[in-house]
Amino acid sequence: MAKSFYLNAENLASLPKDVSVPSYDRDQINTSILHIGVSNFHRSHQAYYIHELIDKYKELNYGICGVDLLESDRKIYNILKDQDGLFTLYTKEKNGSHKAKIIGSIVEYFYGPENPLAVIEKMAHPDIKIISLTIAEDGYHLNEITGEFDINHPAVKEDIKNPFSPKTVFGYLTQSFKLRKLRNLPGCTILSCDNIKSNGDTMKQSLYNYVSITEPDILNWISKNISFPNTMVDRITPITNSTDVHTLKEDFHIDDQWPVVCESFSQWVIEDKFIHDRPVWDKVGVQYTENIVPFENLKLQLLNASHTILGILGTLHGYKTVYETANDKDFMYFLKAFLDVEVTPTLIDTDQKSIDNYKKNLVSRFQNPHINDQLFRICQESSAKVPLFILPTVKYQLENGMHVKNAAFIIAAWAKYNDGMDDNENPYDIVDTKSGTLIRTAALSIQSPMKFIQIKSIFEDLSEEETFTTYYLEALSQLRENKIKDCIQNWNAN
Ligand code: CS2
Repeated sequence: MAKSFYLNAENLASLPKDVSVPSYDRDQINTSILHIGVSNFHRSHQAYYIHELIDKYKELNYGICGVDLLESDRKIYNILKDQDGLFTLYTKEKNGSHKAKIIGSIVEYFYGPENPLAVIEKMAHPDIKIISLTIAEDGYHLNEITGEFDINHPAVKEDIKNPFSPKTVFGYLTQSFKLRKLRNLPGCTILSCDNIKSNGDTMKQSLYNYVSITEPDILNWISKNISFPNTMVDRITPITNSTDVHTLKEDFHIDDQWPVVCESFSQWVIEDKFIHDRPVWDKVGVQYTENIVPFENLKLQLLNASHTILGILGTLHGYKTVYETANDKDFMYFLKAFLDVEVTPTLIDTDQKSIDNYKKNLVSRFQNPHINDQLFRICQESSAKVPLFILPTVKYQLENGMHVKNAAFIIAAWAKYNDGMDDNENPYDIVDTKSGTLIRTAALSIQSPMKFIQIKSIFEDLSEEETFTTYYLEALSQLRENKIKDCIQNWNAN
């Protein structure tokens, strides 16, 4: 193998010509964004947009301070520290063209478990105008259906007991807002970048619930000084695997311990509700809007729902990637029927042409053979995803059209999925905060099929909807007796 260069600031100039490197002096950058949760997705999406802005327009006031709060984030924290905050964005197009771009927008980095007070101080710093978040769907502790914040979550309970060494984002933000108020400093914008409907409003509600229990005296200050725009974020970003690390070394001579692989497509839509001046991110393709609803509905109910479906059905069959599942005509026939008959009528704010284009583009993105997006990744935390991506369609249909046939099949397949064994008798892990309940209830549903949809914290009163349960029971009984592939073919035919 030809010589490769360890990725850090010093080696940037030595990288081969076909690697795009920052054209700006990173030492000149001022940090005004603090981002919590330096995930692969943050790196392929927000960090990328900011990099483009600094790179192309020399807008030096948008540097990012990355912050990780979880014990499980130690690895990425150490790697990025080692690499001076630099990482490779490894973009893979459908036609086989691969590009490597070194992203330089993360110029500072803090790790909560190591020094929580330093993180709180940084969050309270007046230069920080935006605190953005990718804390995943289950990080909000808000039940989408009941609208209740889970104040009994163990991490939340700990934060209430130990406010100066918090674990959750709510504990950290509360302390930093207290400092801003005490020091008479201006507020900031909280920018949620997670895949949940009305992510800004959800964040606001969770935070208000937390603050009203822990520090009610700052609620009024927060209401005047903090804003919570809703956003829609999109870029398919699989888990990086060792092959990616290896091919990056071979093809581009970059020795990056944790590059980020992604598709070339990317979209970011933000509600125009900033506390300070609106960032000039529109120069690099960010769309500002007064009404986020149509954008988020398209994204969550079409793309994320499709992912969840392919994840559950594909895993049961023994597939490992979205690509494999999206190239199976039986699975795609099923998915298409769900999207056309059940989801599309719910998208009342969008014209038919845009919906059709979105669906077409979606299938093409799923069928990119170079993005080995793992079904394992998609299926993680399904108990948070199903209520966000699938159940809103069911709810709408039960109130309006009654087309719930394929949705009921999906939920029945999810019950079967929680047995933890595919059709080739290969076991797989169920990675989910609610895995205990899911696995137990799935097992009980072998004898009593209704048990699974009686999990109220996920399905609320769905088990009382006869139109739905009739299909669900039929699907589950077929799935218990037959392989998923046969069941889908049969379901598609009837
Ligand atoms: C996926 C998303 O985790 C999931 O369920 O659907 O991570 C998806 O890949 C992104 O939202 C794409 O923008």
